[in-house]
Amino acid sequence: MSKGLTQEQVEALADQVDTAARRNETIPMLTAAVPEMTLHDAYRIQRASMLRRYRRDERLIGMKMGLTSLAKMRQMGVHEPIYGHLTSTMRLADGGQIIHSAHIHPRVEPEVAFILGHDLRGPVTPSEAMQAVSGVCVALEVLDSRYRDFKFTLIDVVADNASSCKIVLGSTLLPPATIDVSNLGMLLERNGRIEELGSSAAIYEHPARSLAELANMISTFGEWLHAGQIILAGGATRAIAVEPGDHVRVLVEGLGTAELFVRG
Ligand code: OOG
Ligand code: MG
Repeated sequence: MSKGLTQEQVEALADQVDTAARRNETIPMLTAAVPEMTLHDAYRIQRASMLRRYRRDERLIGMKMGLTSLAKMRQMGVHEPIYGHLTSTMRLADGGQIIHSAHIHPRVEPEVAFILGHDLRGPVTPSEAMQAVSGVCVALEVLDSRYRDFKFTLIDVVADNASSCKIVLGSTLLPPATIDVSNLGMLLERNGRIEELGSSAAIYEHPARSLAELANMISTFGEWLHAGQIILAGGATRAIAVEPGDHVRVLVEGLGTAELFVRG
């Protein structure tokens, strides 16, 4: 059995993805140079790249699930759910902006977010996971892959922190007991036109199932989710590329909106 990459290899690959993310430069897929890399190695690289961010005073504010919907799996050609880490510099205000030229090829997608009121340690069921949730809100995620043409394998996208870039949360935070998140209508609009239309049911069949899966996945690293963290359950539709001048908005039935302006 392969023992996986050495810590030196993991650190060198983490430097590559971290530098690419800081400079907004594309890099070739890591698996092209290191074909023996496993999924576990990719999560080690992701964690090592996060340590570089924490040393620059970014704080961990939550986590995200990705590729939890069929629409996203089909769009990206990757068919397993993945997770990534969210930090303080990724958070934008509702109605905030990004500068297009400060990113590589940004895309946006509609999401549902959970705010945790309690720690959540896997293994858990979806209904147990929901007991740790204190608030639910709409989210707009900005993705930006560090790989050329937004093309990657499962292992490469995990090493690149699941294409994480920015998040916008809607201003309405509802207690989970007051809203059933299983099948809420979701819209992604650009410049007032509907671009994508879906349902929260597309998110791993139920956003709570996605949350539970995240807790279960990180438990293999001996980790758990913490009270106060923001958890994105995954995009419900395809992600769309944005251009300078765009105004994008996500609407989730009963949860309100989250919006973003894209400047040149
Ligand atoms: C990977 C990240 C996927 C989601 O919600 O499905 C993701 C990507 O599509 O670049 O965030
Ligand atoms: Mg996402």
